[in-house]
Amino acid sequence: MKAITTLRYSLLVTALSTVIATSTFAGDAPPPSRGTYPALPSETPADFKPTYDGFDYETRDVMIPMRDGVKLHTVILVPKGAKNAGILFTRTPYDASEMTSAVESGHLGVAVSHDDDASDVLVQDGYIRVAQDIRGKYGSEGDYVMNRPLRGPQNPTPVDDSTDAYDTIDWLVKHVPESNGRVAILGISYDGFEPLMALVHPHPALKAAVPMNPMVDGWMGDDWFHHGAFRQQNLEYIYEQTASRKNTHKWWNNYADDYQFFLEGVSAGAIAKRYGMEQLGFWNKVAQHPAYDAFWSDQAVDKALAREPVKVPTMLVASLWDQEDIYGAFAVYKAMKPHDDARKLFLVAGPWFHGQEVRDGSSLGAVRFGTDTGLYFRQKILRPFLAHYLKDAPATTAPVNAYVTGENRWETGPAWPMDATGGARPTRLVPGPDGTLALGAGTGEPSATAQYVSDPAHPVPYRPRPVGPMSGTGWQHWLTSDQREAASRPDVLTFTTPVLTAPVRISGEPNVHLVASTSGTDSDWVVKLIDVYPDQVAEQPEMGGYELGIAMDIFRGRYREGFTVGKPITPNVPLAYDFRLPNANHVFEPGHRIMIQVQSSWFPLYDRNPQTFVPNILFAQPADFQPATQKVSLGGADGTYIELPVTGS
Ligand code: PG9
Repeated sequence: MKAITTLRYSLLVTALSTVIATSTFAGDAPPPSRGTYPALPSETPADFKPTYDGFDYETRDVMIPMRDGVKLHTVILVPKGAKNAGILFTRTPYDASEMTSAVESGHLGVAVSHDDDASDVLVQDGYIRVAQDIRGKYGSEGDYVMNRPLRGPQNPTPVDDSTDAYDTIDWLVKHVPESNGRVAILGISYDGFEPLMALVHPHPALKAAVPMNPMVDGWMGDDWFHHGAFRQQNLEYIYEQTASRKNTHKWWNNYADDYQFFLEGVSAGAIAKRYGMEQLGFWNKVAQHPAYDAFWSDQAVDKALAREPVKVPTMLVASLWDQEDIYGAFAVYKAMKPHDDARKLFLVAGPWFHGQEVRDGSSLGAVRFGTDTGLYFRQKILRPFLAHYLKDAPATTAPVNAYVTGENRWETGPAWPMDATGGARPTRLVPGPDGTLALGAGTGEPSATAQYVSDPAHPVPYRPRPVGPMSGTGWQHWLTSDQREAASRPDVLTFTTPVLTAPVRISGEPNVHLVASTSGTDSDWVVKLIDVYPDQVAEQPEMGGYELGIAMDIFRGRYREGFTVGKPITPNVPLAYDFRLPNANHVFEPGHRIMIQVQSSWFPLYDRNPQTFVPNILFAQPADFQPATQKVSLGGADGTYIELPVTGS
């Protein structure tokens, strides 16, 4: 049966192939030579010239030569009829063309991408708007280096973002006849790093700088690490930002939940290898410098600016719930303030996520502020600040504008931290047995411990699962997510005060003094300062019992003795870990409670600590990851406490 079938099959195939070979399809005839048939001309002209009729601005697209001959792509938007106009200048690694034509509009204030810019308000003042691709990105020539270090030990070349800003400003004031010779540089995040670079040996035409949510120290508390714990979800950013000049290579992921993706990926280094990231220079530098060595400390912008007098009026803008660069603006303020003899340093601290100051600031996650705090900033703080320096408008900007979260009001003052009534008095929060938390002197309890098992196979999610990527929804407001999720886990310690009968006002950085032992030889410690809402909130029922993070951060235990070298932890010995939590400006209202949570993972944003000491956690192997018993020392003379920057209201 089988043999006959095979014969028939081969005969059929032979017959079919003969038919195909001999038949002629219309498609086989040779094409007629051109000119022997009627034309059907292209409907697209060889070089279309837009009219821009009705536009209220003119776009000039230029390549500006730097001192080393590299040309930087620069888009200049000049309002029609502009005379003696100030220049608003932004340098970006994220595509100047896209930024200045986010919406095809004849109105300048609409055309400039509102998500990166305050043009919705600033356009009223007739400024010339300039956006430039930084060296090595998009339309600019040259070599790209992530947050290019200033000339010096980490950059032996004669150029950096400071010289590129200087050379560009020099060109602008000489080649844009409509300008009044005054330039302000502003931007958010990486675009906020650029104004700080421009402050180093600034051009004389630079009259104001507005670094918003600037990246300042990538290892200490901004994008790449926090106190040594690696922010591994940034692999996506490093991949897309450094694999090509125009970010054409896009990150891919076969998981809907980054928690599962990074858990199965084992370590950041293993995942990077799977994505071919060893081809990327910046990733290799990160992987080679897991500790705070000279590679990182030489690049710390606050350290660089601490050496500079404040020559250019500078308004630092910070977000109190900045999920990306919560450290930078306050660190630069602290570094520059001692040199601000000319009173040119300003600070704004708003109740925002990263960059929310140029968006709707009416709420953040579940937290409502009652008014649009972003619009208030743009209209009442930023606009007058720039007008004073670019247009000689009256000076109206207070040295510090800070939003008081919890009370939902703005306040002004002479310096940060705020201390309106001069009542600053650091006050200890002292955790005790049975989850108690005492405000003020310790409860005098005898020494005790609270313990949990930290298992790297079941790390604590930093936000509810499924955890999206940094580029996804939920990323912007995770710092305000409800911490009850974590509190219900056996590997999260929770300590809570009784219900407050009077407001507790803090302004500045809480200091953690954690005394704890681990059965492992390495460990991460996450400490969270939390505002616990009353069990019922009449005006907003969904806030009943809400546990709102006010200041939260992670510390990689191997750096207990110093950040430059990671050292093994002696197991089962109570040791002190001292580190700062991010700045806050908050009132814990009567009826609320203050809470402290302690845990040993914050995943998958931060890579897991294997809890056994290895040379480089980025390349920890599966067998390195071991559960550990964590014991937090309570009470007594050498117990744990958090020092709160309590101040007058
Ligand atoms: N936070 C982002 C970033 C800044 C600097 C370096 C790398 C990333 C940003 O929003 O630009």
